[in-house]
Amino acid sequence: MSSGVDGKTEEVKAAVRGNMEARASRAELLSYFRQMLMIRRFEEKTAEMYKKAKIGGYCHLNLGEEASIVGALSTLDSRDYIYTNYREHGYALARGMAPGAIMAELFGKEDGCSKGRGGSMHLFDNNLHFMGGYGIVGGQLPLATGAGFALTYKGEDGVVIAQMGDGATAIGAFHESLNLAKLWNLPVIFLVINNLYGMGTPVEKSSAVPELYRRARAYDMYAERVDGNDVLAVRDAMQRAVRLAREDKEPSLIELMSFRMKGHSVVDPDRYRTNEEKRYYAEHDPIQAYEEQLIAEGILTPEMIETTEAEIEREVESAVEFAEKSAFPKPEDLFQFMYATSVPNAVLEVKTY
Ligand SMILES: Cc1ncc(C[n+]2csc(CCOP(=O)(O)OP(=O)(O)O)c2C)c(N)n1
Repeated sequence: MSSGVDGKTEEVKAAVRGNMEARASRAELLSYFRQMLMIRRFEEKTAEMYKKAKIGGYCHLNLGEEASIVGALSTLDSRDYIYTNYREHGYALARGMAPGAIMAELFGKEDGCSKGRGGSMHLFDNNLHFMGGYGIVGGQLPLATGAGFALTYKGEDGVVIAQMGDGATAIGAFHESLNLAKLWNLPVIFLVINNLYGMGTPVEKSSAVPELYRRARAYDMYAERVDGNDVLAVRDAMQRAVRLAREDKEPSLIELMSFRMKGHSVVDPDRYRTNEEKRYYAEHDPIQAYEEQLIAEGILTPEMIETTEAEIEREVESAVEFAEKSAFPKPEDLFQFMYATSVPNAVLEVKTY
């Protein structure tokens, strides 16, 4: 288990956190709180729906990673693009995708953002430049790098986020992507969510260099390691990375130290972590900590929390209702909206010459 990010004492951290309004406007601070809570409640409901067999296939939740997601996406605008791994529901919400369209996708329904063909791992929304979740570990990285190249080629000033987990940094495509991004000065931010495990394998057992941000040095790339449980620290680091990408056309790597509160996927019994470790995560809940800071600085009141909770509960319930009411795709439409065309079986016969 990682003991801390930067070795700062609690007092120093508290002093840095003090006077939050000097770092972000009151409206921004409250909006981060709302977004984080929305992701939390949406994901809790997703787990419940999965257990009721409303959702099939694989399903990976963002519980515990809310501050990383909201802080990172808060720095983007509509010009920018996001590619993620399969643990992406929270990113889709933070990017502004309708909760109903996400839930309907999880249910495999026609009104889902990918018309029910994608499911949990393949959320997508072209209008929002949300280029989606990818199930192949690291598969999104060359695509994101290619998007960075396309932006440069067309002379546009968008920025691309290539989000991944710690496990993806051991994949060959990670190194190829970093190399090309630096070589060609592409506006790509490689965003590593280090939640300390790739499925059940701790980072220390899979990486010779467990401080993953150091991998960027091999490509002479700017890198930072940041406390991913601190939404403002994430935002600050991402602002630096966005400036580098947009203005200087420099790629960067940001490693966010985070954790997941549950197992790898909804069905993972999470036996590889001790109860003590799980208790540590529960006690360091990023939303709880942020809520306490906001209250201490007089920005949030218990009444405001109650109102926000009630609003979010209604939004999540109506997302479920929307998903329930939506129809399943018709079997005859199986090959609709796919790159692959429906190939008659006869054509698949192997021809020998
Ligand atoms: C190329 C490839 N190898 C293996 C897998 C199986 N697999 C799915 S998720 C996963 C762990 C990845 O962990 P990490 O990159 O840290 O992401 P996290 O789940 O923590 O978000 C593995 C090995 C896969 N999907 N793709």
